[in-house]
Amino acid sequence: MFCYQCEQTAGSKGCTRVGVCSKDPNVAKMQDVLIFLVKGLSFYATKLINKGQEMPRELGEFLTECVFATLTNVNFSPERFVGYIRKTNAYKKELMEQVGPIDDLPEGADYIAPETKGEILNIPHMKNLGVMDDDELDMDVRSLREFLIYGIKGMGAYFHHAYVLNQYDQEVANFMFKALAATLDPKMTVEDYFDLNMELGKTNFKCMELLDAANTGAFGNPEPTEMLITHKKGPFIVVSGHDLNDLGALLEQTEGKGINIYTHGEMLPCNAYPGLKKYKHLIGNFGGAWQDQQKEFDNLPGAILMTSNCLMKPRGSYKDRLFTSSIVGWPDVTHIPTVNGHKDFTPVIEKALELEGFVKDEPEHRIPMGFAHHAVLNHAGTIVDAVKGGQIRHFFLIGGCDGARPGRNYFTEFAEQTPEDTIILTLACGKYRFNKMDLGSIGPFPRILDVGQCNDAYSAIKIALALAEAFECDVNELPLSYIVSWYEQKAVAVLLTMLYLGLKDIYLGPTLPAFVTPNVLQVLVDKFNLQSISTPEDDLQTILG
Ligand code: FS2
Ligand code: SF4
Repeated sequence: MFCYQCEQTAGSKGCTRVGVCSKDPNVAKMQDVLIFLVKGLSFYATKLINKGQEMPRELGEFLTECVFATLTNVNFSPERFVGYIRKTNAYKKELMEQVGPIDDLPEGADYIAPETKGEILNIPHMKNLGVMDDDELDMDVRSLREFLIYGIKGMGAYFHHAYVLNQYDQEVANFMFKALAATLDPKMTVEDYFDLNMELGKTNFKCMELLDAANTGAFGNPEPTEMLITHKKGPFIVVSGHDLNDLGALLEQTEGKGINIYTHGEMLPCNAYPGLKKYKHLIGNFGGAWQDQQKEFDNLPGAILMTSNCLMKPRGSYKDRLFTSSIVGWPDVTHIPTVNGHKDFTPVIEKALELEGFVKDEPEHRIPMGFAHHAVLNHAGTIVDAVKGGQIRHFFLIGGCDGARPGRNYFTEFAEQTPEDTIILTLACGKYRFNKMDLGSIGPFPRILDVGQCNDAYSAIKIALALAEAFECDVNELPLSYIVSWYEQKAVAVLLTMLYLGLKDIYLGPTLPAFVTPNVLQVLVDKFNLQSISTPEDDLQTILG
């Protein structure tokens, strides 16, 4: 196996024997085969799209599921991948028939895979199959090709969360087909890939906007909320991942059953949506970021539902009370299927009722959250006045993924050291590094403003663009700096969006991606002044002068 798509990749080079994330070589092989197949599928789809034929939504959704399933910490189930591979073959045969014979067929585009687990695992190496299977490929071309593929995976995740709430966009789907098809084209140059990566950034911005519309359309605009972070007595379900649709359905199905619902990880921002917090049994957030789950779920006396990444190898002490939904999968963990667009969470509910739950209330502790674009921009005038009056000197967007590797204390220390006349905007699971700190407030605002999930980078960008408009300046002239932590491929998509929007001087850490070659990095430094984090002291000194 070879995989270097995430930040914790072995030795900062690549996982070759088993994934640091626990992905084994069999699942890695199936993911490689699936990505290879969907590239070919996309080649035929693009031929038809170019002739003016629209791809059915069902196919766009299927492609999205396939790429999302290969994102870090999502699906580890070989059986589910066999299912995806079979279905891809079937769709591909259909499209091949519609397109008919063609002369300019890239190598592997018409490949149809065998359909049993044993045969799939025995597929020999061939050009374009795995990341490193083409020895002759230019290193920088490979780097930008993989950059693009990881961006597609990240954007696919956002697209999925949007369309399950009925926000589908043909342009986003068309771009995914086009970009995946391009990765089979041997004539693609560094410049071509660079342009496609920027186009991904643009499309992903649209996709995050779509998801914002999906979430706020279904559940209203997040509102500032004092959220409970301690637990209460009684049976409960912990809901992790990113899927608001699943949480909404579970809240509906558990109403009046005497079960408390806690968000976990990236579900934390759900506590601010009026359409979700109207359920009184959504009582708060449990635990910290994803990498703490094995410790926090150990012998947990409640049920756990994982609606998307980040899933870690479950310990025996909670595997029987863990459930997956949507794209997530782990062998022998009960999966709640979607049947005609509906999920029946009865097994999760029964498990929660069968377990004892927490035996007593913890002393209550709440933290402020729910500062998405609508809530913050309601006070745009106050913010502008505070900046002009000198009460707010600078804004820091400290956001992105959390992770297990050392070096991430940087983000905690950075937040701690920010001066009292500065505001921190935060989003995604990286916020757990400092979101329980009380850093005081400036006027009506706590100094830490939790904007939401990783996809709510859209909210943060919207806030930045609105402030630039209010100050009548370029967004890069605002007193705002970006301190971004990355781990998986959604962060890659968000980074490409930030670069597409022309945001400069982004500090990225804890390490730079293994798939970025020195030449590609140099381009990013020259064009965008992308910087690697150093120490909080030095970076603060550079930023604030
Ligand atoms: Fe965090 Fe994991 Fe949100 Fe990432 S819970 S690192 O996939 O998407 O952020
Ligand atoms: Fe390694 Fe990350 Fe790939 Fe898992 S997803 S195999 S940890 S690079």
